[in-house]
Amino acid sequence: MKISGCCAVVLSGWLTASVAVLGAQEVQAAQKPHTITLSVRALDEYVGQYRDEMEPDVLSSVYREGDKLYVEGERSPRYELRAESVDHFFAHELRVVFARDAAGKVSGLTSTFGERGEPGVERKEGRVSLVGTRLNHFREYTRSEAMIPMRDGVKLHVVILRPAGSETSGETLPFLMQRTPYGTSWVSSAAVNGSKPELAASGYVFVFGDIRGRYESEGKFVMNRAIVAHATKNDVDETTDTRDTIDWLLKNVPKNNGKVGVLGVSYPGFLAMSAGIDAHPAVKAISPQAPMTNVWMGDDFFHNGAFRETYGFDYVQQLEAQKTDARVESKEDTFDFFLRNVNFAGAADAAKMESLPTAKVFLTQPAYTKFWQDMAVEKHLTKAEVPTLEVGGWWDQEDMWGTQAEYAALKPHDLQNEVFMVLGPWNHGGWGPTTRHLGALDFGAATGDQYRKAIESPFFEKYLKGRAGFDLTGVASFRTGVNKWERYEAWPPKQGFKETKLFLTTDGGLGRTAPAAGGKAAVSYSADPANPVPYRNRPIQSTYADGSKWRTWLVEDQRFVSGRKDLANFSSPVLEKDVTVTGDVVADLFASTTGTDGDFVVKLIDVYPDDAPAPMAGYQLMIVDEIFRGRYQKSFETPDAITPGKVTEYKWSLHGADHTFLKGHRMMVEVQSSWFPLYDRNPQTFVPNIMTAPAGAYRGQTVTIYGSEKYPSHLEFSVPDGD
Ligand code: PG9
Repeated sequence: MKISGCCAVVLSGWLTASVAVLGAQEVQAAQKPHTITLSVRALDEYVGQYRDEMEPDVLSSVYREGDKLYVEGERSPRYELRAESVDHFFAHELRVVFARDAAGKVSGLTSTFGERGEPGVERKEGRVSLVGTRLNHFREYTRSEAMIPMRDGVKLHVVILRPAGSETSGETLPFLMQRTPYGTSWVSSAAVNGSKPELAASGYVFVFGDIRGRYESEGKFVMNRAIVAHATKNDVDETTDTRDTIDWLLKNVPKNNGKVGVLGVSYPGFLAMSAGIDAHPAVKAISPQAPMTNVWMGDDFFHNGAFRETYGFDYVQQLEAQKTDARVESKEDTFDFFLRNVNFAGAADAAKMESLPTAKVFLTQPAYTKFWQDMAVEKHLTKAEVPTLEVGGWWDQEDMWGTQAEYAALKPHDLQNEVFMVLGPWNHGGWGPTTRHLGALDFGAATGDQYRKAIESPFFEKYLKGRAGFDLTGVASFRTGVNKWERYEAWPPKQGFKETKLFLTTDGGLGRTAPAAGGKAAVSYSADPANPVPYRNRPIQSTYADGSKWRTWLVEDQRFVSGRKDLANFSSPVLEKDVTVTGDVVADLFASTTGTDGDFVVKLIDVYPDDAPAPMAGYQLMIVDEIFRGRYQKSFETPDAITPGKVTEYKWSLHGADHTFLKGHRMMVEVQSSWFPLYDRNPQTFVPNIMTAPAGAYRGQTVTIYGSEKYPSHLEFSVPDGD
């Protein structure tokens, strides 16, 4: 399903992009260029099946019906191609120029999106070659809307799509629902056919609902509304709104089969999980995908206490400034903006956003207070109530925590063996597009399509329609580096793996054996908050601004910072054989600082050889990474000053990985003390509240990382037995 707002993605493939970026109104508004009429014989010259060179697993067809030429993709509805001149066509925002070989035969095409530069339309070019004949999967859906009363009288808005003609046919259909804070105006036949072609072709009643207080729904919006005890009629939360919606749908939508599936990515992923908590008996399957689960520990707003300043700043304005999404776009490099405003209080003041509810909490409750604890979803996962498919990406820039945390919470209660997880080579929601590529990486196949066809569609087909074909019994994981799917009994896998440690040695090396007695014991660097380490290449645009590299920053080549003097890096020799790291990677760091507070960022990096084919020659690819805010070393609830000069152990998860460092590559661990401006700067002197830290509190300090027998800094992870 199309994800809009914060996490809008443009589907890969030359044709699918038009489905993803255009809402129905925009399509109608587009000006119609001048057209010419070509003869049927002339049109037939273009007929054939086309393959996108960038996404070779994705096919599209051009075919003729009567005197009309159509284009139709594996993930898109058909569009009429209208001729502007010989070989030059358009369909919505898509412009197509056919190419001919020396003999004059059509041999391929070049497509361009957004040539007229309408807002929100991404310009995209693709060269496509002619390979075969026509595809046809498209199923027409009819659209209706309803306002559904909740138990407290508030009415919530839904859009319902059902296969055309299904009201009168003998078929009864299950519901597939997505609830969202990002609006539903884009919902159409084209959108469901483009994003979920197999499910759309099979036939579902798709339901898209605006949550309380957003877009066309009534009531008050509460960001990540905490799940409450349901003591009185008016105790509402997302679980009760989901139940009330389902009750109404079952009674009011004809020809339903009484079964409901719920899915969604990110905020809608949180809402999908909510459907599985105290679930309505009709809920037969849920798929929380990159679900927001604990926004303080590791999802959107904080990671281990470090505040995600740019994200919090942008997202809270987007959702809380008005009922519909508000776009945040800074003209200035956000690195300069946040540095100039010193702390979050300064930035919030500059944006006049202090009174927005979540901004207020950022400013006054930066620690893990009851407010954040109540919002966390894990503690509600004390039963595996319905078959659950968790989905997440290795390079999720937003909700890296939720997928694995929900799986870990549910799995011990999984008596029927119906809690599944898929982890793939994706950014936030990256399994929605075809995704053969992410940034500079090429996974060798359309991994998003593989997931959708082999796992997601069969999952819903099994639990909502009783069909065969779903064969996942535990976890599917895409092993990067070697680019192949693996299946495990559970996550992290135990059978066939053993735990190991990778020690940081103080000659800047890495080794599997613990440091021996004696030897040099420490590496130091000075970290200056006046010159913080950028988290991605500058200029750093607002999160979802045009041209923002936010969606791929986790796979950016780290050479842009690795040479800096204000960090420490540790590197293995060139590997003589492959090293596979599978499961949770934990950093166990022994460090001291001359300050009374400080941040620690640890990144595990795959260093490609200099002779790797472009663009990967010498590339430094982060495999896992995470930040820890030093003041929370003893307690997340009550921060405490660090004792200057005292060697302290900091231990935190860098998240899961399934990656093979190939022979000829090197492993590198990088430690740094800022990741700005995604994370606010730590002043490095203890203040009660970093959100309002005075400029004078920000001081340069010397940070020392130890690698001795007594203080053996290391990473912990699992490798296959025998490695
Ligand atoms: N990452 C977004 C979000 C979810 C929940 C809370 C805050 C932000 C999202 O993509 O929906």
